[in-house]
Amino acid sequence: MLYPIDTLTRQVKELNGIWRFKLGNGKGLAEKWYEQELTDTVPMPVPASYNDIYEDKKYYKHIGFVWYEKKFMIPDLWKDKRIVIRIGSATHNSIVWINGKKVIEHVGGYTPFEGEISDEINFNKENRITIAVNNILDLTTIPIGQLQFKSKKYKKLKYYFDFFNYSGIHRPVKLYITPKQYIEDVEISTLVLANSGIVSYSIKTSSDSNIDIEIIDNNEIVANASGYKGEVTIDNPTLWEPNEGYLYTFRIKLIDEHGNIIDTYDERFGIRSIKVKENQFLINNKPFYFKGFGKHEDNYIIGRGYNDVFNIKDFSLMKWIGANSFRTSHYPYSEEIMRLADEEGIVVIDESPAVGLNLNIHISSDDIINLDNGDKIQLPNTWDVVDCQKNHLKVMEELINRDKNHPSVVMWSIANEPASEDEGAYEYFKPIVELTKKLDPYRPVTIVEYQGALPFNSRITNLIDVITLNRYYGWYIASGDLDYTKELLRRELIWWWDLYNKPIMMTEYGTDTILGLTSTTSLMWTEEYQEEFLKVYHEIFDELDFFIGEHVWNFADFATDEDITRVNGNKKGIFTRNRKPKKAAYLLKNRWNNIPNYGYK
Ligand code: BDP
Repeated sequence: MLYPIDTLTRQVKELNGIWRFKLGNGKGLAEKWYEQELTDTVPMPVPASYNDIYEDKKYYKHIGFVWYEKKFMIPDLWKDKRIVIRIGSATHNSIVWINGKKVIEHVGGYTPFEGEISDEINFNKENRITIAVNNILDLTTIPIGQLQFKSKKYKKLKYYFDFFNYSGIHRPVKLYITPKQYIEDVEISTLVLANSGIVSYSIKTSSDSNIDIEIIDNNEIVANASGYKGEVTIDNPTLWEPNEGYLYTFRIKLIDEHGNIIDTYDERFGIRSIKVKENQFLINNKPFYFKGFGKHEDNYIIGRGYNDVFNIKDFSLMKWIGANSFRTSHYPYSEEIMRLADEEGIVVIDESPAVGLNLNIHISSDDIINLDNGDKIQLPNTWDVVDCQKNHLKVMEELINRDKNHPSVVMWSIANEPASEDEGAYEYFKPIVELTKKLDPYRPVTIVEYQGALPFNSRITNLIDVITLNRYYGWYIASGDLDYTKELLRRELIWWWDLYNKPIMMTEYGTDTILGLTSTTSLMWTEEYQEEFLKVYHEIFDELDFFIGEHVWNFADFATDEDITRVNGNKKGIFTRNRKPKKAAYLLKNRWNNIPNYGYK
């Protein structure tokens, strides 16, 4: 899927800004609210989550549809063009109408969707776009959730993940035009040899014509070719490297029989290679060590809404602290962040929104006790209950389709913390891993393991290339006991290696820490404890040559649902939610600035 950009033949118009907004009452679809202008609306910024914008808890806690509407004009210049509406993401499920006519329906809260609307547009008067977004998750969606009717009046959206279910139009809404005959997609992969880079490409168009391509480096054409598929060699290329995101431009020209350009598109790409070999993760044939974080798209007021200011600030902080990578925990991040990572040379583990496919965690007492008669409810096997494999396959396809050309993406994370020890896990994941490998034979895959999945009981390790673990010894287990933590961690890591002989990295380890809570003896929740905890983990990591990287949980404090284990959100950030460093930030800065990207292990 091509990201919308301006070229000689294309133009983009953003529909961001203030939209008219209204909470649904369960009747909007039946009453066809999209047919007329919405009434009784409030102003709502797009992109942004709607939850924290107004003071009334009914916005914060809303379950179900919300309605957005905006008017726009289209210039005559756009006549005879293919006009497309594109939404970067809306969480979770959306329906889009133009002038009352349905043009798109999309399931999934973190990937873009688009539709051609050339025939619905008025050129001589205003147009109206209506978007209804529903935040209800069920057992078929990714992530899963359940709408529970706890009593006649009280309903609750139960979800199995530890971040607030921010909802709304989270990423830019754009209109763009292409010619009627257009370039649909391009797939670029690269290989690094001793003194050259091989660039393989394959192009899709709406109908056959001639294709010319140019590879441009710093305004100079360094290679060209023609045809829909091919391979081009670049001698002595400047490689895309961690922290040095060197990019080339891949220019595609769709040409008619007279040699005139019908459509043209520029894709930025980097020349680099990736390989997992024995106990190492190789980038450009050199052993790479991951230093960084699991993150969230999360901030005050804007929620999960896309914002350039916050993204560039976060990248600046990552550089300051010496990080070279992050994981898009627990859903695909905006395309704009991925493009920035390409430019800045930040390495990304790209995660799907399959978080919490695990009924064994995020259980509260009212989930396991039947409130009517006090009986304990037996926890079912996750794979007997969920019905989301179809949507999981679909979202992997959408994600790879969207992110396949990003040099920053070095690995796909197919899920976070599934019930991989439950019977059925292997059968559930096998087709998803196979599809991922078929769509992208070049990148390794992983499935991030939770604390309950151990070397002897996980059923999915044979499917993946890198073992990625989230571990909380010293926090949820062996709470406050860092000596015992050391023992448990060392034993477990060695055990994984001995059984599987695959490189291992820590995708989460961390402690909830309140800025300013300090103590001379390092006690849980204090800044000192966060430091001591990290030191213990690092001591073990440094002992093991098969250990290829450390992602602290979390980059910054973030919003979660209200809960007795969360003090106004998850406080495992190394930075606070408004990006102030806790003491441990300096510990990491010191450590990471002394660990090279390559050759540490
Ligand atoms: C892990 C989850 C992550 C949570 C973290 C925690 O992957 O989303 O936020 O634990 O408890 O299980 O802080």
